[in-house]
Parts: sequence; C-alpha cells; structure tokens
Amino acid sequence: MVGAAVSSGTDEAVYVARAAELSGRAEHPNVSVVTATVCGVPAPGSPEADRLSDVAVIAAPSNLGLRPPGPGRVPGCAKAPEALRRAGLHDRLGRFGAFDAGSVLPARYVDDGESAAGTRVRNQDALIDHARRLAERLTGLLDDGRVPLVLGGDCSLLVGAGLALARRGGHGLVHIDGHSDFRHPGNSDACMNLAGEELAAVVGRHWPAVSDIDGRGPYFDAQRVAHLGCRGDDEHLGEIREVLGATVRADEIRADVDAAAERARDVAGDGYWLHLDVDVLDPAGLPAVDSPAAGGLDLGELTRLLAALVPGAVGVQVTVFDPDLDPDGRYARLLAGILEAALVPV
Ligand SMILES: [Mn+2]
Repeated sequence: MVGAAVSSGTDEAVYVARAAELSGRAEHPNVSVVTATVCGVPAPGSPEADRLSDVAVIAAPSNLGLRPPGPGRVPGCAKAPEALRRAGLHDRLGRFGAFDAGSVLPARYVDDGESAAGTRVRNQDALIDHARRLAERLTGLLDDGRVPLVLGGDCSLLVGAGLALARRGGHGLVHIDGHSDFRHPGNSDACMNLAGEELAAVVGRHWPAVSDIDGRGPYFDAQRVAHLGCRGDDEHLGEIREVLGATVRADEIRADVDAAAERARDVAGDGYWLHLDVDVLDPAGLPAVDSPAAGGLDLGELTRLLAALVPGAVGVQVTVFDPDLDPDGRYARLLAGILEAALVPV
C-alpha cells in the first residue's frame, strides 16, 4: 500500500467525492492502467501494486466488549462491516485487488455486567473464544502473505489480533484511539468492558484470562507500543506516558501530523499492527461512535496520519463505528472514503 497525499482541512464532501471518484475509476475496464497514468497508482506488477492486491478484508462484528447503550439494548457497532459494505468499500477495494476474507462471528451478546463485576470482563468466555478464532483466521492470512483489514466491531478485537501476532513473535503496535483504553485492575475497581481496557490487556496488565490467553501474553512489548490520539483529560494519560514507548495526544498530532507518525514508526518498528478506533476523530466530523469526545482530529488529519502509517503495517483494524447512529449512511460513506484514501494510492 502506498500512502495518499491528502491536504488537511478538508470536509465530508471531499471524502464522499473521493469515494465516488474511486468508484468511477474502478468501473473502467482497464482500471490499473488508467489509475497508473492518471492517479499515480503504481504499475501492475510493481511491489506497491502487489501489496495493494494483498489486502484481505475481514469482518469481526463483535460488540462483546461494550456496555449496553441502554437497558435491554445491544451496541450497534457489530453492524459496521456490513454498513461499510453497503457504502461500497468492499466493491471498490476489491476492484483494486483486495480479497474478501469473510467474517469471524462472535457468540451472542449478553448483558452480564452485574454478575461479572470485579472478577471478569463482560462476555468473557465469548470474548476469549472469539479472540482465539480471530487469531486463527489472521494467522492463516498472514501466513499467506496477506495484509488483513479487520472491520470491527469494538476495540476488544485487539486481543485476538495481539494473540495472532504474539504467536509470530516481536511485532509492535500503533494504537490510534480517542481514548487510551488503559483501564485495568491495577488502576480501577470498575474493570468490566474490555473495549475500554484492551490496550492495558495486550501489554499484560489485565486479568490473565484476557491478558495471557494460551500463555501468550503480553501480546505486545509495551516499549514497542505507540498510542496516538487521546485527549488531554484522559484518565490514564500519566500512566501510559510512563509505560508505553510513545504517547502522542490528539492536540499534539494536530500540531504536526507527520512528526506524530514518525514517532509512532520509530517506536513500533517494522511490521506493526495498526489499530484505529474512529473515535479519534472529532465528533464534529464523525459523531457515530460509542463514546464521542471533543478535541479530536479532523478528517484530513486522520487521512494524512493513516497514509503515513498504513504502508508500514502488517495489518489494520478499524473499530467502534456505530451504524445505529448513522441512519442515512452518510458516515459509513465518509469512513469508507477515509479508508480508501489511506489504502489506495492517488
Ligand atoms: Mn477505543
């Protein structure tokens, strides 16, 4: 994958137009030649073009790590992969050679928080089972030389990805997220929802049931983890600054996107896993997330950041987009446009 040069300060219309533009180009019978000449896409057979055709899109529609949005209700982010498909993401990436690798389905969501409190995370058995199966699927794709693009689902998917990478040994992590997601039993009595605790879990700070599945934990060496995107009032900012290899707040990214990307690459090394919780965006740009927080990136800043970080990634996961909060599909089209801009060269 080759990074796209995208100017900052753009708005939704630009990304929707970008998606439409890609779609139009992809319908041309000789798309690779056209794009190579017109858009600067690498020629067929070049290493860059080969890498694009290595992308494997995989759905992981799990919301097992989130609290219910209300009594008797179920979080909507499990619908995100199909909402993105409806927005045309699979079709368009497919025409650039990406492969649809199907889905890894979770077991039923249960609101078992009350009985879990203080001893285990919500939906723990289902989460562990899903993490093992996701890890298995990712291992197969990585062994085949594919670059997985995992469409979540909530942030707890990072445990499955971490398990897969731990088996392969020695990968870094770039964690782009509007929150540190670093709650753990050592800093809170309120552990329960793994989607707010996954970063702590993958560096070995959570209960062993989730932090050390099959004795593989910690899945990432904390010194090879870069967190990008939390706000200045993040509850665990002080702790992650001490523990992780790098921490770059959202306002620091906004001040210098390229410097933030470079710092993350320095810490994570080659072949890192790239986690993207779309709540790193400011709610003014994309409000359809579980826990929106003001002070995030704008659309151009995120696209630029992704374009700088996607080429060094062994795989990417996208989490927390909630189609229940996007009744007319506009934010699904917007997110699809951002992902395409990051994945497909212009
Ligand atoms: Mn998150």
